[in-house]
Amino acid sequence: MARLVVVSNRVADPRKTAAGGLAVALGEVLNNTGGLWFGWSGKVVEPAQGGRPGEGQVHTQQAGPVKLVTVDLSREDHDTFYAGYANGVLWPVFHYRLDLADFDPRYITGYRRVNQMFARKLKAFLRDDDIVWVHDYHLMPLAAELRALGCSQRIGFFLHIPLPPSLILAAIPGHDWLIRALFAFDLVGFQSKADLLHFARYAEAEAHAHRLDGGRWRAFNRTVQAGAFPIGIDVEEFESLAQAPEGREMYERMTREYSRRKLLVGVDRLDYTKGLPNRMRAFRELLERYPEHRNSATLIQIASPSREDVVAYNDILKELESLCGSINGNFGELDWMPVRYIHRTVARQRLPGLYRASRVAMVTPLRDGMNLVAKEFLAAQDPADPGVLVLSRFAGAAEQLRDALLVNPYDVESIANATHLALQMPLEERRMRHQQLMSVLRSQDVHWWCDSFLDALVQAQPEETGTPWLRL
Ligand code: ADQ
Repeated sequence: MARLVVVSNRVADPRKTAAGGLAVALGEVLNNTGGLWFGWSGKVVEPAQGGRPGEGQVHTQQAGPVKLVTVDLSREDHDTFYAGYANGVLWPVFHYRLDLADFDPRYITGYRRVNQMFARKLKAFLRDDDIVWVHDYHLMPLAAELRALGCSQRIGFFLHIPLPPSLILAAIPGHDWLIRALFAFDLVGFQSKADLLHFARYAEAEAHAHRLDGGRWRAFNRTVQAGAFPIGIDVEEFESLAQAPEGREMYERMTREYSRRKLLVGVDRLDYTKGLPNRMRAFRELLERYPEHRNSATLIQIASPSREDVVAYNDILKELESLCGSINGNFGELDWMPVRYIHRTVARQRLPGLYRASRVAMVTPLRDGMNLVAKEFLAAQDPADPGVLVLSRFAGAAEQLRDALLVNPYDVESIANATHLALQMPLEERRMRHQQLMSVLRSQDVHWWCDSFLDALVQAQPEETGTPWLRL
């Protein structure tokens, strides 16, 4: 097989298991082909240290057979490309939050400048027969910039977050430029069929693309193939983490500590898309409506710090703290705290033990590309006595996990009712649902995801040679 080149905003050393399932899975494919992983180093260079927009020092490092190549960002590029356009425009709008978007025109200039710089720096490392796999919303114009420099390699793109419907997408100044850039890829992958449908509708109605057979669209002098490739987890790795010493120790501690209670769990990055305030309101509603859960149901909510330099993230932090405080104040007893809210990252090795000790997981994002926490919770359960997943119908995972208790995350009462059902669910029904859900997780795990995307990329019909890419 040709060499694989992975490009993503952040790069992880695939030898470190702390990197998590996705990094490990990509690392595995890279290891097999002796590949290259390219992205931002995480370092921001201030003007006083010589940081100039569109310029960044390149670092290379060998991690076993994988070459890691990273680039520094100047302060200006970080603030416009990363904090500004990627996380201040694309992240909110793609999660349907137009109200939180800041369309400052400097941001798109920075976004474009950094993608051009990445293309220039990456080109120096590329071989003619490389297969290039670009990840996520930070790098949507990367293939277009590479094509403009004369690169004709196979290039695929996977969007980890949702793609919104045309009318929302069209609110972004320059949306046509952004979607046009996707036509420079040979294959574009989405998390769900809903996202793919949004792409198809936009391409046909706004970009006047022609639909060809085999999931292909033609516009801007290019043909792109598009498909849904729902990302999975490494089920075996997660099952074995649950059995490893740290996982077991956590499980035993939690079951001992909460032997007289029923544990509910939520694990998220602290992000406004994850529906945390409504989850808390639903938990409060549960205690109000169903008093039998008082002095028993305990929600452990882990919300790891995330993008703290973005204002909207501070607002959500304050709202969450105040909701948790009022629930504990109103319902708590001397020997029972209804909510334990932890604003920290919990080590990956300990999460499976926490999941296994929990009767219910509350995964209620307002919108989510996939949501891997839902899948990890299921994989960590004891099949003989499994917990129940309460899942937002607006998480990409809901398309696959039909046997979870699906809820509308905006409807606090319906989440409370579903959580009550979950806490009461008889063993037989829990087992049956868990078995069905696990068969989906096993058949579409992270290895299936990698293989099916890369097979489709290799097989995507190549663009006729000599077709020029019309510069953006
Ligand atoms: P995220 O928005 O980060 O990812 P998610 O899929 O839920 O969301 O989590 C990714 C990983 O982070 C999981 O392995 C999870 O265990 C871990 N994680 C999350 N919160 C944590 C916490 N508090 N402590 C420790 N670990 C935590 C984006 C998209 C998702 C999509 C993924 C993968 O937003 O929709 O599922 O990429 O494509």
